[in-house]
Amino acid sequence: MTGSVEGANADSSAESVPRERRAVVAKRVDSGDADLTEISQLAAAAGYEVVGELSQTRTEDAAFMFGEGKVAELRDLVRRTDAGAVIIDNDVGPYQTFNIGGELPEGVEVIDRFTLILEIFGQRANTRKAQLQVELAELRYELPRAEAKASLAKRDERPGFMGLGEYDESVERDIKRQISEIRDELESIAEKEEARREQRRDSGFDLVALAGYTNAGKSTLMRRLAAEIDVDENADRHPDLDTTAESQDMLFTTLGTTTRRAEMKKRDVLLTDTVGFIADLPHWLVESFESTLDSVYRADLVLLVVDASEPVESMREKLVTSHDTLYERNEAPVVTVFNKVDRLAPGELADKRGALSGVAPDPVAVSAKTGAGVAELRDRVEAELPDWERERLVLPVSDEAMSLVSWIHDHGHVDEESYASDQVTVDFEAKPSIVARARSKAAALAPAEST
Ligand SMILES: Nc1nc2c(ncn2[C@@H]2O[C@H](COP(=O)(O)OP(=O)(O)OP(=O)(O)O)[C@@H](O)[C@H]2O)c(=O)[nH]1
Ligand SMILES: [Mg+2]
Repeated sequence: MTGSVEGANADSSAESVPRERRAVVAKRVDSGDADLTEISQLAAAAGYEVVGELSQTRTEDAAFMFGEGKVAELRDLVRRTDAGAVIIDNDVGPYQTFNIGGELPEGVEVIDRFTLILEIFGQRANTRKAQLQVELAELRYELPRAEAKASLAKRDERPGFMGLGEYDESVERDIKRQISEIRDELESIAEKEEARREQRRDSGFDLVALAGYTNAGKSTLMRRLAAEIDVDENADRHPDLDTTAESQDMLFTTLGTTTRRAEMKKRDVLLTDTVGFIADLPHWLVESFESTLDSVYRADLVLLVVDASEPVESMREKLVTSHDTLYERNEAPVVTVFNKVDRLAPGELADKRGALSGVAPDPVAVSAKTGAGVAELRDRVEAELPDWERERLVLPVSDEAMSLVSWIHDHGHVDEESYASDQVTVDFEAKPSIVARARSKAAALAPAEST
């Protein structure tokens, strides 16, 4: 299909939405049918009303991205729908943007996929870190454009080349300087976060991260798994704790990271919810958000959440995108979670498991909404976390020993605690590092023995 479709609500809401928020979405594909679903969802997430759609199947036109006839069609559609923006789901070059803009009515903005995503992130960025990441991505988007303009202006000695305004090398230098300043600041934030993760591990917590495509249901699942009780007062508190992870049927609801304590049988788990993945992002955009993804890359276990109510092919694409994002840097084991199973017809789950066994081996099926399968997921998390060690310590009965026993209760799982005249025996399981610390604490106590 290469024709254009006009939005159904072109007239109905003309008064309520200002022109600059009314958008036509467009996409070109080399072959097959263009799917405008995701770009429309992104447009909605950025606050646009999609008033028209247009797509074309053909090879890329160097000057206009689309064929010239299609650009004329685009102009007509923009006029008819009184749109103030054209959002193009392709990697549109600076000159193509300029050329398309030249064909459109005065003042109509041409926005590509990355600029749109940056716009969403900019609106959602409410922490220093998120703001810095957005700024970094914007600067990295601008840099090659500034370089191109500077070198063209120099070569042609035409500073106002193609009406792009005056550019000299100082603009480029300035962007590079800002990039390096922001990088430094982000790096120091990342170091503090790493130190906090280590502190949490030392306190006996296992760190589990929720990852997955945007809108898969990560935040909903996070709330489902989270304990009613807050993270204990002794654990270091930080603003990322306890804040509610929002869910909305919208792409990129979550931008910053949220950490909450999960309700498990044995292990003390801290769950972190973070930004969703999305397809077709250029590396500089992914890199700008790298430190947000550190909580995923440096976790002890990753739960990769997939919306199982989508068609198999879409699930496959999203799994592949998620794997690409994860496997470059990820160090932790990954458990795939098929979410939203409440929306599946009987038999559908088994079919999808079979069809996707290559990309999603042995997934856990849950509904974050109804809670179905969540108990199994908890068991699976405990089974997949790195093994605990068993230890048995025999301690003298003293105040110091009693405080060690309570420390062991806090940091591990005590299977048995028994008292005999002047001795207490604790049988417990904990992370290897915790067992090692318990041993050395025990050795520091008066006449103690370990078996
Ligand atoms: N039917 C159904 N809907 C669900 C389920 N889990 C989540 N949803 C819905 O899916 C939408 C997205 O859920 P979120 O939890 O915000 O998804 P997310 O992965 O955190 O999304 P972003 O933060 O935007 O990347 C919301 O409308 C949820 O109510 C589920 O198990 N079943
Ligand atoms: Mg979320």
